[in-house]
Amino acid sequence: MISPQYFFNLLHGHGFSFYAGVPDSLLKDFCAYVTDNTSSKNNIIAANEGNAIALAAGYHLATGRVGVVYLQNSGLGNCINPLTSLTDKEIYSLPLLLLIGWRGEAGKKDEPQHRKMGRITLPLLEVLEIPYAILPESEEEVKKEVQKAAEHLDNTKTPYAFVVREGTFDSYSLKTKQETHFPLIREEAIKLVASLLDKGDIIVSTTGKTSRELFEFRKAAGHGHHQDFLTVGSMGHSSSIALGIALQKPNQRVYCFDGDGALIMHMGVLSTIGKLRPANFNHIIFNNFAHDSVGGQPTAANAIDIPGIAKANGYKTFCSAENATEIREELLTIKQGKGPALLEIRCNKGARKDLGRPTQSPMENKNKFMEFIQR
Ligand SMILES: Cc1ncc(C[n+]2csc(CCOP(=O)(O)OP(=O)(O)O)c2C)c(N)n1
Repeated sequence: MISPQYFFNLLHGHGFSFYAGVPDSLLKDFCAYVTDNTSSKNNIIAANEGNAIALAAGYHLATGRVGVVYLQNSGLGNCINPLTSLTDKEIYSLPLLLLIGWRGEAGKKDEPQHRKMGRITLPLLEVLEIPYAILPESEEEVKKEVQKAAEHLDNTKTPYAFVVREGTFDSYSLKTKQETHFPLIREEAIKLVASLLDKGDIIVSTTGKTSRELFEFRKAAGHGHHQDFLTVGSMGHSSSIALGIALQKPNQRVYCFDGDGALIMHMGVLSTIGKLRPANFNHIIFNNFAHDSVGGQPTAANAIDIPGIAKANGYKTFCSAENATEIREELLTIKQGKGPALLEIRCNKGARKDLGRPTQSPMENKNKFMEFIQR
């Protein structure tokens, strides 16, 4: 294993002092070290991975230096456009160092949404013509690889990638913690909202622990899972899925259970929702101000006004709640009024250690869900 401090100092020694990215559970220890040892201007948690590539491009244009972009391999899809049309050697030729967490590596047990991207991560880098190395686990070897990467970046002025296997970094716990003090955590809020909805209502839930907690709630309540589409991957796209359903099923209420990180990742959809104004579309944001599912790194949620953004985009109802009484009241208002509606529930990060994962496959989930909504 590599110590986060060793790798950080090694990169620093080669002049890397700017970071941008979207957090990943495999990189969380290294990113925590970066957070504790880098100013917030030089470690930017971006809305999505494509933004992070462009931020590093801007950093290079301004300074001539090379930035590091960290991401989970699932975020490679968000990067393909700027990697092919901005940083590529045939366009502007802008160097950056990618640090990619390798979920779904062949032979390792992982969730269904990671399998395909795990299998195609290295071929994808090859197609993109981005040279890479799998980050070695011995510090001596890492030193050689970083030297090689630095030479490539210096000589060719094009991107280079390190692919990071599970367990590569030693653990490191973040010192600069951001705590909130709301009455509820996400799971308590999810249980409350789900228990207040009706049998005919549809839920589309976002990736990460939100879908896992909703699944566990249904199991414990004996409800069955047919009402819920659990978006296990595709971070930031649950609201678009919910919108697609709401437009076709105007007589059924559709609820999107979203996270603040996911909302921010593809916030552009709010303008589409506001423009189309489906009266049956309801957006519930479980705002714990963090990427809780991958380590609790902060999102930009504490700098923005989520109900205000909904209002500006044309939602008809927009409100915020923090405790059970407020959640009940606001949900009643939403049910009695016309959408699109957005309810922000401010809650603390954190989850149960024994939180399970859906025991239904994505395909089973889809089939039962389609049967339910087309009934
Ligand atoms: C495109 C993409 N980038 C990154 C990830 C890794 N990832 C999974 S869940 C998650 C955090 C989600 O944060 P938020 O929506 O705020 O929900 P929370 O986990 O805090 O409830 C991240 C970054 C991913 N699945 N897909």
